[in-house]
Amino acid sequence: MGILNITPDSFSDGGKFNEPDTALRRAESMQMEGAEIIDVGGESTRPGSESVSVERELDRVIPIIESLNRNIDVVVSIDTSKPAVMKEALSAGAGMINDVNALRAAGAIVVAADNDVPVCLMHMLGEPRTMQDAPVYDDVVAQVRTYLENRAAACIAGGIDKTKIIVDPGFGFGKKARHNLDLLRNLEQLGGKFPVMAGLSRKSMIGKLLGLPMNRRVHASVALAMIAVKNGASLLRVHDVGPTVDAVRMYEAVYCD
Ligand code: 8Y4
Repeated sequence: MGILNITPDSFSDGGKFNEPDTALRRAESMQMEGAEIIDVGGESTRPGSESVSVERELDRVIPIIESLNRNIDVVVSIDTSKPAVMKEALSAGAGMINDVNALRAAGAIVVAADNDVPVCLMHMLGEPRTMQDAPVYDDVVAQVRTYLENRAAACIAGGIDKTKIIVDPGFGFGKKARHNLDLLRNLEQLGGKFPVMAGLSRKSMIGKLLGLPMNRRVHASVALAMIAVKNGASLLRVHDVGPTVDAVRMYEAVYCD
């Protein structure tokens, strides 16, 4: 899954992809590099960020989704927590929902169930504005696993097909570097019967551990992605598609061919 941020303050793309043409070119290049899904997000979920109105988010993402749908043959994922945005995005051609809030908003499960699309349910402790203040866990792996199990059960009870559910530990969302490392090391315990997505790309854990700025985190991101694959991840959410795909292909040569 290649990341296409459409926010003015998006943490790695710096708002460079606001125009539909620029976004389309970026998405095309990620597809050429091997991305099978493009994740379109218009609601910043950076630690400390404020929320965005439905109207603003729709203005940002709908023209992009329509353009991607018309021009390239990839699955478009809508990265949002708002049911109204999910609904409009699916009408505009999105084929998947990626929700850092795990469909907890009122009405979100109904939208996903009615449209019968894959959903990624991510764990987050707290909310984006405050989640990095002082996250504390008794047992981070057990707590994240229980949360994901409960959200998956709620989704199935609400009519979402169990084969459409993907789970994600939410690296960096209310987690210190130590929590992220524990989750990555124990990723195999987190999915249960569901495929696991891992989003580690360029995250602050790398800055913290290696002292690198955002634009120099590619190699460390690929290394973390490989560990995630080795520990059972089925989907990777990344900025640097080409380097990640090369690494995954080498992994497959060793373990899968
Ligand atoms: C620290 C630094 C903490 C950056 C968070 C961030 C994920 C995601 C994002 C993820 C899934 C980001 C939308 C970008 N991360 N969706 N979204 N999994 N499923 N934020 O890990 O890297 S937001």
